[in-house]
Amino acid sequence: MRIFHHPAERLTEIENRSDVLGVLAYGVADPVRAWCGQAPYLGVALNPHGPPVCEVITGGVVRSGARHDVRYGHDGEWLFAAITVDAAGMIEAAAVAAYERLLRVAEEEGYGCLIRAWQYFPDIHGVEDDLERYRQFNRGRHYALERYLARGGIRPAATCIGTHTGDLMVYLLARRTPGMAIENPRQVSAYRYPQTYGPRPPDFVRAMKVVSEGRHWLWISGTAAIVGHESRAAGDLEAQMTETFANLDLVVASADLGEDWRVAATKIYVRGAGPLSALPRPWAGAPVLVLAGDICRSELVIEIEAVVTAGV
Ligand code: 3EB
Repeated sequence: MRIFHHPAERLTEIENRSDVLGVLAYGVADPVRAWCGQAPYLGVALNPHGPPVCEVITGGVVRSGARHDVRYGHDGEWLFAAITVDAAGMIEAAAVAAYERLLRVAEEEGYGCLIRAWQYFPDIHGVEDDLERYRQFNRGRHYALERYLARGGIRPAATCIGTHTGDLMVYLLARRTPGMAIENPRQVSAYRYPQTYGPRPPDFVRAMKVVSEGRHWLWISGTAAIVGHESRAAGDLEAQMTETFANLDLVVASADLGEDWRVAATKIYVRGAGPLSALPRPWAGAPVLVLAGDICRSELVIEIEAVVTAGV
């Protein structure tokens, strides 16, 4: 598997490839497009700092298809699947529909182990039926994952970010065999957050570790300035970056990757367009995508996700 960033205006260069599992486009004003050649394509309603860009995930020889509103591609090891669901009202129902269909297709194709999920939807702090839409979303996701968890499925690593337009978009990576869940000793596991953050917790783990192509791969969830279960340094970008990198370092340390690990890719979500200070090492240097979006708690202004690899 490889993840790389490609200028959106040169998308035709990858249309003829047979190894593309999925394409995510940022800052592109064509929300209707669904395919890039044979690969599932998703236009995400988040603007990059810089020109429109695509994130391309490649694997081996990919077979793709569409069913139950889900577009997917798989290569024998990884499944990429994506869905968009209208999210104008009732985000809880949209979350249920998205996750149930994604799980159904993943299982039907033989990739029943969720590894990594991303979810984006508009008006994340809006209120529906007296409950914040992010909390509504968590309730729907929880309901849809209940049976998966009951039969021993492991929660995926995840990112959840608010947009200002468009549908609920969920895309994920799944495998035929389970990954290993990694938590952060400095943070309460999200699925054990107290009910002050909503009637049902956000169902994700801090990171998922798998072995692929003879290497360890650590898929780290969107990570923010949260210690225990509480946000730190409300609204302070610099201070939240420091806390966030402390959390990222701890997640990597908890994954037992040895000393010789490197960052394969990062995505940084920032509320507003504020300029970012330089990333600390070893996080600097890897391909990075900076996206403007709403972090799921209103006091949080930055969230960072990453993929880290290491020799076995
Ligand atoms: C947090 O740690 C910050 O709801 O899927 C980060 C990553 C966050 C994923 C999700 C939420 C999610 O609670 C927010």
